[in-house]
Amino acid sequence: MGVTRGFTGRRRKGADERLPPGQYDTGAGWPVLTAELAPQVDLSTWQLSIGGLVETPTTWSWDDLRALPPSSYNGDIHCVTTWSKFDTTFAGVSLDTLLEVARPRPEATHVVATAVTGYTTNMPIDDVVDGKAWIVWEFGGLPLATEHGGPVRMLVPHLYFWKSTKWITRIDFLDHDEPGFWERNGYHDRGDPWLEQRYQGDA
Ligand SMILES: Nc1nc2c(c(=O)[nH]1)N[C@H]1C(S)=C(S)[C@@H](COP(=O)(O)O)O[C@H]1N2
Ligand SMILES: [Mo]
Repeated sequence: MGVTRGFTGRRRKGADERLPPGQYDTGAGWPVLTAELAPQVDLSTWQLSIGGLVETPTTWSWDDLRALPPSSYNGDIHCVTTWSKFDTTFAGVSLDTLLEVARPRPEATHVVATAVTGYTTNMPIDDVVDGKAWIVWEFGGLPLATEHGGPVRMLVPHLYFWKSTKWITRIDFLDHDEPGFWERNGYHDRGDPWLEQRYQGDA
């Protein structure tokens, strides 16, 4: 998390230390990476559901989500195609807030996040709890643009950005791992940028 520590006298990390191996700083730009056609999502009918191995399968409307305590992410994002973007600000709700309601069952080990388009990505539960994942609808204080997954996307910034599903609509809890779209097409199962887990077979 991008906590400002200037007043403690600690030096701000230099660009080199903030870049995971093999990444470059994309600067002010923000590349768009979309495998499918960007959908038009109507917020009056859009819903987010959490299901599968949870105690209370739950569906939230857009109004439901905005009534929850807000949470934001301030920090860097890293795409497997080697760009990183520093100091992003996303706002929405922490996934933890939703999981307090849905309550994953003890046998659940993995999640699959699904977009309205059918795009999917998988993650171990540990990667989406304890302040590591968000459902977001603002970037830099403005509504999230359609091409970047607006109105609502998932954000899991400590993993490569393909784990951050644009146009999110469901998250399912499973008792096994189930590769998503890019994972079936050769990308690494977990995708930790600091371990450079780009492709199947990487560490
Ligand atoms: N629904 C959906 N989500 C997606 C993708 C996609 O193709 N479809 N691409 C992923 C990849 S590979 C990346 S790097 C990021 C890109 O997000 P951006 O276009 O906002 O930069 O979204 C991820 N989420
Ligand atoms: Mo990506």
